[in-house]
Amino acid sequence: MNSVPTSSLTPRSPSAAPTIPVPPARVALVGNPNTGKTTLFNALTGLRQRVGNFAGVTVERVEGSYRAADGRSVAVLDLPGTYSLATASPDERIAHDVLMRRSGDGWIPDVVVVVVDATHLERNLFLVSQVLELGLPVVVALNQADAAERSGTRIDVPELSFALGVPVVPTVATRGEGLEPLRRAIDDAVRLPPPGRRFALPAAVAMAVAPLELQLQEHGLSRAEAQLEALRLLSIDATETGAYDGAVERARDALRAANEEPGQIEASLRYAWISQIVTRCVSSAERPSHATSDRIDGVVLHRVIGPMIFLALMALVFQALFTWATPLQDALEALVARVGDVVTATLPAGDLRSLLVDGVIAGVGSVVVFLPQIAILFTCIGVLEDSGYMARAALLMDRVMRRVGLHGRSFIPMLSGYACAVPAIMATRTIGEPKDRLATIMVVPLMSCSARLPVYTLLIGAFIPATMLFGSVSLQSLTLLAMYLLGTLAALAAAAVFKRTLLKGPVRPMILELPPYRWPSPRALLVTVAQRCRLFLRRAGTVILALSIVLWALATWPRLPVDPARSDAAQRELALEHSALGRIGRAIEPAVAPLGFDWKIGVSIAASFAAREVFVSTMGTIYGVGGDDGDTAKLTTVLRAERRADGTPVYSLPVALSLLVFYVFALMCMSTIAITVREAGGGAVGWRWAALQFGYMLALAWGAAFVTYRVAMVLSGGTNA
Ligand SMILES: Nc1nc2c(ncn2[C@@H]2O[C@H](COP(=O)(O)OP(=O)(O)OP(=O)(O)O)[C@@H](O)[C@H]2O)c(=O)[nH]1
Ligand SMILES: [Mg+2]
Repeated sequence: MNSVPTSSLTPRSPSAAPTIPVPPARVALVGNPNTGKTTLFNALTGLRQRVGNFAGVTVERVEGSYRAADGRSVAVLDLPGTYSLATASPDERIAHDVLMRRSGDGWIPDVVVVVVDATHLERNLFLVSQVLELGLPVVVALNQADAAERSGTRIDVPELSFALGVPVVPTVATRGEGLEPLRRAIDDAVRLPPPGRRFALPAAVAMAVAPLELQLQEHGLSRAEAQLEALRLLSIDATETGAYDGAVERARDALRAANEEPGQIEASLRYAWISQIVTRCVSSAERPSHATSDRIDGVVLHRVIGPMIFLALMALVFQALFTWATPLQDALEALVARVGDVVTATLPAGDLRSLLVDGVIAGVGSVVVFLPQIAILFTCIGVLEDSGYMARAALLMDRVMRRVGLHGRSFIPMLSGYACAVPAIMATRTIGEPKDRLATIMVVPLMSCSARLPVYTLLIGAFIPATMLFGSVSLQSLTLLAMYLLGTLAALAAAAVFKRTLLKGPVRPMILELPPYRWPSPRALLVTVAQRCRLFLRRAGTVILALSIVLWALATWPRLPVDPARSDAAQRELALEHSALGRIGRAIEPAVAPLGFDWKIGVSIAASFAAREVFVSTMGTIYGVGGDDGDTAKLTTVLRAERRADGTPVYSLPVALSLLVFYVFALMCMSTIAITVREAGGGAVGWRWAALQFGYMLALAWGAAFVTYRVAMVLSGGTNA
């Protein structure tokens, strides 16, 4: 490893002859986190990538394209945010690799657009000063020009452009302003002389690093690249300087002899240059908006009031999930029942009718009715994210997280886990420390994702009384909140265990930037929610539809000959038990009986290892096949009426609670397993982590459900153990 020069710059061919500039075909968007790169990318390309008001929304490279004025297609790459070219968490590395021409697929930008947040020009110029030295054509997009203006900051654009030596274009990405000038500047940039370092090194520093720069050039780097790389090597970890070890050490010694601190040299040179520019180009009046934001933070981040606000907001969300969603859900249920009735009335009795009514409509329909909950959940998450509250919640949790052994940065992926574990696990790429990242990946699926919502709502709706406490809080929404809290606490506890055993490591201080408070944009919100709803319906129309048909078939064959001596109901029940599904169920039953579950629940759980919602659709199919023909009753009603042979209800409160707890903990999602394999290192290593994750969560689910069932039985004085 160490025999290869660990340079971050790939040597260019030494004989690159000067050529007539061709119009740019590839443009990369880079910049600090949360500056609006993705918003700009969406505006340029018409795509709909996820944006959000906190750092680290984009963790992958995404390519799109736009048509230039002459009709040529220009490829645009949206990249994760990065503060500098030296630090590297996995998401930042993706941006660095493209800028340093090291990306695996050889994607080299013709023009680099640095997206700069005009309200934080000083901090953003650090990355700009580094990118200027890469030797690639650069355009600076001075984004959030509207916010800068509102806060009273005036930026002299021509002066800034002159100081940087590259075109500067003010933009307001959210409103699509400045796109045309930006496209023109991109086209023109290839014809301008290449940018470079804009400040001179002090003589002592220049002398100290000159030998290192020479050695880098001998390894094939251009002069500009060698200069950039030399400064970078001075400040990074001694273990990473690789083949230049000796030269780096000599340069550091020479600097120390000249009374300079080698680790600080790059930052102090760049910031000195930046502060000159800021003095020249920026004039700021009073900033009233900062004062407001600080006042809000004073309350929201308060030691005592802060967590109370957090809990109250969460409680509000769960109340919304029940009270607002119920009328819509009832309407959808009525619609599904109506469709079932129409099909029943039109088709003659037989396998086709049973397949459509008991398989497809009962299965898919029972899941689709939860669409309102999904829409409300994602609206709430969207508002929390876009207003800037999400990052505050993470900061609020920092103290708790630290005790666990992680830091607040891990809390953002965990919060995203409330939506779906897959993007949440991807979001751990913002965590630089590999052990912290792995620990976070391992616990993210404990956060209750939106796929659990149908299961929770079905069971809570059916078995928790809709009593109102204190006149306004429903017991049902409190139960739902309790499920989410249980998952969150378990995730924290599991993280603590991982950080003390397999993934032992120090807690590093967190740098988490607080985004400004903003009114969430209704349009952006609508786009996200619509996208999520479409995804939910697509799952219902594909995975769940397919599984419903398979389960219907398993529940129908082999057939039991009709015995006229039996009642209709008894015949149906026996036929179900005689079917392949019934036999599978009987085989599973011993494993789930200690949790209070019968074979039907057991089969539904087994089927839902593909995806959690399948639990609901399987219940729909089982009770559809086993239920009365030609009558599509609400699943909740059917569940409540279900009796054991001895006449006791199958779904007692202890059973319902035990089942809820099981779903809080169990990892039942193929996509999560696949993403864990990939993000935990891929190959055998990835599989090992994924297996461990699946195993510990299953053990936890079984154990917790067992305890819940026993305790609830004792408390409720029940007997049917
Ligand atoms: N006022 C204002 N807000 C903007 C503008 N551009 C983007 N935003 C907001 O800034 C926030 C961040 O936008 P993103 O596009 O996700 O930023 P990003 O640079 O891609 O962020 P990361 O992917 O996390 O690096 C969102 O809340 C946007 O609505 C702008 O021109 N003006
Ligand atoms: Mg982004």
